[in-house]
This record gives sequence, C-alpha cells and structure tokens, in this order.
Amino acid sequence: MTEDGRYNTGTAPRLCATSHGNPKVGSVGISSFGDIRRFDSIDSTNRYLLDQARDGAPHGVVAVADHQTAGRGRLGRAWEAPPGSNLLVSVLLRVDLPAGSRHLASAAVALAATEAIGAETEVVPGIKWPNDLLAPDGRKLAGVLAEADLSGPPEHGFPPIVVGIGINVGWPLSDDDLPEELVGSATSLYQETGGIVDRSALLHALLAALDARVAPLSTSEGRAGQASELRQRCVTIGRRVRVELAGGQLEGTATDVTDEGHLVVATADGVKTVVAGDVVHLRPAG
Ligand code: BT5
Repeated sequence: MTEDGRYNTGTAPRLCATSHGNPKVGSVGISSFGDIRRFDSIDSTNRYLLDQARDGAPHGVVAVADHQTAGRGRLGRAWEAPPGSNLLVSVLLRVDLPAGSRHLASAAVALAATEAIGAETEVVPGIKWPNDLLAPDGRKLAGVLAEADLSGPPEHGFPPIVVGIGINVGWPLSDDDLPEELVGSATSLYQETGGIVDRSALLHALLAALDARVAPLSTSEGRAGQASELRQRCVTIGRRVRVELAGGQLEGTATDVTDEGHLVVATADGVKTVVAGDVVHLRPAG
C-alpha cells in the first residue's frame, strides 16, 4: 500500500469495461458462458448475479468487474482488490446438483481456475479446503465464494448457485502493497512469476475449463470425477487442521474429501465429516 493508504497497482493490465451499472455485454464463444457482463465498477459481482437470478436470469450468465466497491468473502468478510489489477468474476450456475453436493459447484470453479492458471503461467496452485487457491509457498492466490438462492420459482429452472472467484493477478506487486493483516498470507500471479498475466486470457481459460465441468455435475459419475480431482489438488489432506464450525471447532488430521466434496477429519473423538467451515492449516506437531 502507498503511504496515503491507497493501493499501488503499478502497471497491472486492465480489462475492457464500461461505467458503473451499465454492463457491456460480450461473448467469448464458450457455449455455457456466452453472456458476459463487464463492469468498470460494481459493489459485488456475486450480489449482481444473485439479483439477476431472482429476476430469472438463466444458467451461464457471467459478471466480471474491474473493481468491486464491496467485494465479499465468506461469512461477511471483505475481498480486497484495487481497481484494474485482479480478476473478479462470478458465474450463475443452474445445475441439477443434489443439495448435499453443492460444494462441488465451488470446487468446479476452483478446479477450473487451477487449470486456467496452469495454462497461462507455470504456477501450480493447490486447493485449501473449502475454497482457497494457494501458491506453492502456501500464500493465498485466489478465493471462491458460492452463494445459493433456493427461494426462486421453479419456472426459472434449477435453483441458482452464484460462484465468484477473485484471482490475484497483478496485485499485490510486492508485500509493500498489502494491508498489514495480509502480509505473509496473500500473493499474486505477478509475485509468483514476476510477469504480467493477461486477465482477459485468464478469464477465457477459466470459462473454457469451467464449461467442460458443468455437465458432469449433473451425474453421480461426473460428481465423483470432480471430487477425485479435488482430492488430488487438495493440499489440506494430510495436514493437521483446526476447523472453525458454526457451533464450535474441531482439531485433527484431514484425511480425505468425500464424493460430495466434504472434508474428512480424524480427531481424537473419531472421524468427522465437515460440510462447511473455516480451516486453519496447523504446523505439524513436534
Ligand atoms: C474468499 O473468502 O476467499 C472468497 C473471495 C471471493 C471473491 C470473489 S471476487 C468476485 C466475487 N464477487 C464478490 O463479491 N466476491 C467474489 P474468505 O475465505 O472469507 O476470505 C476472505 C479473507 O481473505 C479476508 O478476510 C482476508 O483475510 C483475506 N483476503 C481478502 N482479500 C484478499 C486477497 N485479494 N488475496 C488474499 N487474501 C485476501
């Protein structure tokens, strides 16, 4: 960060975008995700697509922003990204996904993002359960936020799940850019590679990879396949973890991810399956 509290964005690349509230509608020729709405500035691309979904927007609408004024993380937390530096994108999914397997929708986006990053850079991110992409050094490169709205009328199709991802592309340029609380825990593709990654190319690669992952979510074999990929990518498995749950916490060793995408933790009180929670990777004992 600069001394006056603003972000240093250096020469980060810019997405093509339009003014607040008036999305520029575009297409990248990917079958599921042809309707791409681009914003110069918006409060949150997830908020926008949830509202669109309530009005009946179909599967496949994409919102991408150059800047979010109220970018959100999970549990009311904020997602930081200065204007014009990172990839901030949400997709509206309406898929035939059993309620117990909804985590696989965000896993599909996380897996697609690891593929896209692998296609555009040499970085091989790991997935920290439930939703973070970590650089090999363990710092957070990207975060995924899935929000479902189950209240809509059936004529709009399967209930909407909006999955947003923020990928740190050009920011932070260095640790000096970061607010103190993110130093040591956040990184960017720029920091990892020393190069500028084109955000439009990354978006295209992400949507192409996700396109191939959507149909399989509707079959049990397809879901098992994605869960298996998640298992391979999941750097939480094998780690000692503390899991913060809505009603308490547990500690143990993460041993597996189920076919529904849930985390299995071996604790002193037996094996627990975690559907939703915040995970802290602990240092190995001793
Ligand atoms: C997430 O939440 O990681 C989900 C982030 C999702 C952001 C996307 S951007 C497009 C779409 N529209 C939205 O409004 N949101 C989505 P969580 O696991 O709760 O992590 C949030 C925490 O990560 C914060 O409390 C910070 O500690 C940290 N953090 C914030 N910004 C960060 C960044 N750019 N890089 C790394 N860590 C960050």
